[in-house]
Amino acid sequence: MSSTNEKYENFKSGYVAIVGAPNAGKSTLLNRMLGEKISITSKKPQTTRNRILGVVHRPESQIIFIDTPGIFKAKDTLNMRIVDTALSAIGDADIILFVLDVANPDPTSEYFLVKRLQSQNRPVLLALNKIDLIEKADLLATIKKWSTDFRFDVIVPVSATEGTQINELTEAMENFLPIGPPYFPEDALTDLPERFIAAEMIRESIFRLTGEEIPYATAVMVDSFKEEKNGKLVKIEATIHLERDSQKGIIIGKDGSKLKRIGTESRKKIEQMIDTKVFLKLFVRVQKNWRKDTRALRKFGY
Ligand SMILES: Nc1nc2c(ncn2[C@@H]2O[C@H](COP(=O)(O)OP(=O)(O)OP(=O)(O)O)[C@@H](O)[C@H]2O)c(=O)[nH]1
Ligand SMILES: [Mg+2]
Repeated sequence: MSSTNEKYENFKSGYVAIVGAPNAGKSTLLNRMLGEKISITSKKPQTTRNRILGVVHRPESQIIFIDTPGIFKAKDTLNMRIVDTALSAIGDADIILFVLDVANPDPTSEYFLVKRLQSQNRPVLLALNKIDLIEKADLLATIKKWSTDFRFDVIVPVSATEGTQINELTEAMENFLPIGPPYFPEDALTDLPERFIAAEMIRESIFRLTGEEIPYATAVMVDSFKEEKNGKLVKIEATIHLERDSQKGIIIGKDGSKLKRIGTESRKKIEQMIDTKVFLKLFVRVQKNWRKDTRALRKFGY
């Protein structure tokens, strides 16, 4: 007789917290390991604000990744909360994956994080990311430096954008996973609701299409998410919340051109994610100084 327990006798499963300085490429790496885009990315730091869970299914294991916001010395209320989110993910994980940008080191944030990791007795793996941007000799020097600076269990040089050494990294993590049955069903990619990811896709378009303080002053809420025509169409209404009236004009643009572009790009990304035609309607609203307002922060999910 074969029982579920027998089926998973040697199976491994566990949680991996992906941590690092802002802009190290954590979310890009998560998407690459998943083979799907669930976590938003941009060339600006502090893109990720929440924990983003992604499940990698392998024949002998299930690896549950928690992508986290970049860790740095935060000063305002929003950022302090965001950094706390990342730090708390460390405490809940079986393995910690520290992602480092080898091309643009951020020593202040990196050592702030290393200090936090020093007291951990769980496996800590180091992914040296963006190796496509540096020379081999510099990479060797970086490996040498980090092997003396901290007791990493494994160091794997990778490129998240090029897909270099991703399998090696995944296998290294699999080695450190505890024995146990899967936590998620076979087809699960994430535990995040589609409407949350839709709001994130809109935020990503704003991060990519606007400059200065605008992305940082933005929160996006999906107000309604409705299936129509027997599931052939999804109608989404979302509001872009800004901090000041002056930011409203920037995001709307001349004759509404900027908002239109944000809408089109976001719609395409959401369509790809849910594999359904999407009708997206965007609204813009000012919620004065929401980043300092604890009630507003809670409402926006921070
Ligand atoms: N050249 C190169 N660029 C990369 C690589 N990995 C990520 N990037 C770029 O680095 C930038 C930041 O990537 P993200 O994945 O958003 O970084 P993050 O660590 O999640 O950033 P936060 O969420 O802000 O903490 C993006 O422009 C990525 O395309 C890589 O291996 N090589
Ligand atoms: Mg990120």
